[in-house]
Amino acid sequence: MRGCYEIKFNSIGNESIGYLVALEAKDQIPFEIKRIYYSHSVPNDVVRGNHAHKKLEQVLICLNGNLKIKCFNGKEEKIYELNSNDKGLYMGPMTWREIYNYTECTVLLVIVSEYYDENDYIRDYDEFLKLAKNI
Ligand code: T46
Repeated sequence: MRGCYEIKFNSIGNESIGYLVALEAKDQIPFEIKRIYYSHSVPNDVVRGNHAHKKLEQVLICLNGNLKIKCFNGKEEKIYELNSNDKGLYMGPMTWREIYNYTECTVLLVIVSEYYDENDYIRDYDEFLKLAKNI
């Protein structure tokens, strides 16, 4: 769907020595990286996200466990499952997201194009729908 796509990473190594995944800005990560954060220990019945961003782009990688992400760009909706640490989900601006189905061991790493700025958030769904109409 417009604004979201999966990225497959190259795992270097093999079963006997283990694996390494290397990510570089402007290569596997399609922007300059300004911030990294991760979430963990999210109870299974919690839905995080419930917002969109005006400008920031990010790549989400589930390092351990799994989760689901429902993305909506104002027109199309798609549910992605992140269950492997050699896969990322690119999410562009103006994507409403709901993140859920965390397992006990889920660790979600997020690589971001902007520094943290609460003014970049759209937390009101009706406001998101109005703004998304004009894209
Ligand atoms: C997304 C999902 C996967 C900071 O102080 N710095 C930060 O870099 C971030 C991301 C958050 N915060 C503070 C702001 C809030 O007081 O941490 C609290 C929770 O943040 P937020 O509501 O952004 O958390 P999530 O897990 O609902 O959403 C975040 C991202 O915002 C979102 O874009 O895709 O993680």
